[in-house]
Amino acid sequence: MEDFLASLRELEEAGRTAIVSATASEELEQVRIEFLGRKAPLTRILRSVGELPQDQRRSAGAEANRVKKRLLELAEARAAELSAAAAAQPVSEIDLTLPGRARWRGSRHPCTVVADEICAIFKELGFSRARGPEAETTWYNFTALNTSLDHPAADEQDTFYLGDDTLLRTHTSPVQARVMERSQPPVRIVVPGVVFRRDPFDASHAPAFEQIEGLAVDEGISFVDFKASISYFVHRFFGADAAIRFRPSFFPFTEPSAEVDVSCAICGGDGCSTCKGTGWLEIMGAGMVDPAVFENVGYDPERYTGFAFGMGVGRIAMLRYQIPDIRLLYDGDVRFLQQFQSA
Ligand code: 2NL
Repeated sequence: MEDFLASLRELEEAGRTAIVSATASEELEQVRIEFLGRKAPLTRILRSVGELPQDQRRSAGAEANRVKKRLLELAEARAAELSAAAAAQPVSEIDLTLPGRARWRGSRHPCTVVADEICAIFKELGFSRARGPEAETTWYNFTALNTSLDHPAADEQDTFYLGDDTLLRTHTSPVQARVMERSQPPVRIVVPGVVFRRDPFDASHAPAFEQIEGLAVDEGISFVDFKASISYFVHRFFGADAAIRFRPSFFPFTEPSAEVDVSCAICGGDGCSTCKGTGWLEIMGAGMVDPAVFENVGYDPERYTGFAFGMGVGRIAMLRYQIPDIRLLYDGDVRFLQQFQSA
């Protein structure tokens, strides 16, 4: 009996040490088999209780079961510790619990949004879209539009020449000249497109920018049609509350000519930094087509009259979205452009 109890206690201590020092679940499982499995010494001892003298069996059995129960509890507790530690460790370098990356979504550029909207408003008045080449001849870009080649706008300082007689267009007007040359009135077109000028790239100028010009030609088109059409556009685009002002101006291709202003929506016309204290924002140049232009494209200036206008799409986008610097429109910075995803 003394021997029996001594070997039990030895097994208890050896088992306890092995269990608490196991550092992984697999190792603990081996320890469990070694001390508590079918072939473990403790199992053999439990089976041999029956061979002891009758009066010792009861206390020997109780002691052996106590040791078995204690080792089982220790193993269970250690198993829980080890799996908790394993769960706290990342399984691999890839963290599968991270949220996914949102799919990259593109959207129209604010200039495209504004250009499409302007064209759509003029479509309501019967204007269709026209396009033409970005590389032009001096005839279509200047001469046909009643602008002599010694005009400041034609100067090398202001224009990108590709050769003696070819250049990057400085406005989209040459497209209107080409349309008039190949078709007869009535003409009602809007012409969106990129134009090029030797301007410094600063807060209010870009050397390449998008423009929209428009032209209406027919018999009997008057200054009233001109003002009414431009007013219709301004009220559709800027809202019914917008006030509108025509200021006398000069362009070689229109006579009379006007600069069109809209009341400043930011201060309501009281004057602020956006409108430089005037209460007005300039949005386009326009006028009645000069008869000399009709002459140059083969229209009878005695029979036909018309009006034309031109505006910078970027400038209009800046007014609509309160963009302080035109370069933001051309930087391609996604942090800026993303703000127009819903536009
Ligand atoms: C501006 C001013 C303007 C036109 C463009 C035009 C075209 C033909 C005949 C007559 Cl074919 N006029 N275009 C007329 C007046 C002004 O643009 O400030 N653009 C940004």
